[in-house]
Amino acid sequence: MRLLCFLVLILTWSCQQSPKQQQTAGHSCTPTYSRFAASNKISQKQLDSTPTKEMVLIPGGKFNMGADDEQAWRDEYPKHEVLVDSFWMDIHEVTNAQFAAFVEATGYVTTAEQAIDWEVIKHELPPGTPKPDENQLQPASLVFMATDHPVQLSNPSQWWKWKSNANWRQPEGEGSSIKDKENHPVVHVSWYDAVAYCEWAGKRLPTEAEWEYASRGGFQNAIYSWGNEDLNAGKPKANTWEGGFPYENKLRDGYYLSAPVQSYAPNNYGLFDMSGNVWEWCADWYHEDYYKTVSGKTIQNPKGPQSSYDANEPYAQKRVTRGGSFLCHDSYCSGYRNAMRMKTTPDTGSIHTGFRAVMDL
Ligand SMILES: [Ca+2]
Ligand SMILES: [Ca+2]
Repeated sequence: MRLLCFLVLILTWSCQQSPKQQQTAGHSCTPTYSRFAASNKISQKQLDSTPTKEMVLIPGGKFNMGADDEQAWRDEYPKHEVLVDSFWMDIHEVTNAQFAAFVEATGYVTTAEQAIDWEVIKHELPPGTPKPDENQLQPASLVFMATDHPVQLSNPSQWWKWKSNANWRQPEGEGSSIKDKENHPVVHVSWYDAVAYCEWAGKRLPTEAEWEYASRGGFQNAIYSWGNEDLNAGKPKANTWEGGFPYENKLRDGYYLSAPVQSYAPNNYGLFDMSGNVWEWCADWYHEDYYKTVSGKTIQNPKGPQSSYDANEPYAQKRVTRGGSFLCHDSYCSGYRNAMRMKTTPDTGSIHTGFRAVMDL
């Protein structure tokens, strides 16, 4: 639950700086036409039937899912073989303009715009957790607030603030707006909001396997969506945090918070911002040991585990988010790696979480 994120930030959250295979999957940095050969044959008719000009065909194939380098967290192991059928994918994150069209057509009210029902969320908290003040149950969402000095990265509550009336229309809270940000990714959307949009658009959220396969862009075992070149080498490749997190941002990539979609080069599948800008919801439940259950097999079109488990917050049911955001940095979560897995309760939105949709052929 979204308030859960805030409470956990205060109580227990940790985010190790040096993720290693041996460590628990304790990272919670969010509060919670290929030119490569495909194993599946795509007909010309399918290639000619692009659903919209803003989707590309991801040609199905086989890939190794999971950890590529020493930055990988425990939950990225073991690497395992996955087969994915072809599908269409949005070339960019869903924008404010696209989400506004959905809201205008349907009257949809997002999770962050609604008050929190304590009777519902208390079941996701450790037993005995006291009820917060009523004012903390009013519509709100998580907003990033930089510090003015270096801080211990083990306590995210230093830079996450539970801000009243922050939502997709007011990403930075009361008084802010999305004016002139129509082509920025929509943020403060919960998993439920993302699913509702997808259903309206006749699409669906990608599975975690589809997302990672698409992010890899046909490269085998590469660390990033563009290959293995260091993030900081050459031209800016993605919207991330550059400098000392969370107090100094050098803005080499040009953006402090979100960037307009398609600001950086796409990957080899023509997908923009698979690394960075905003985290993207996937359909799957998150389970820290899920990859162990499929190790040694070749699994086809996996839809993830049947239930969620994160040892850091065992009462919370979480969905997967992928790709990192403008807040990601190597010292912190390196969320822009292809294999990096994040987990978030489905009603949690924040200023750096959005989504993109896919569609079956
Ligand atoms: Ca940036
Ligand atoms: Ca992204």
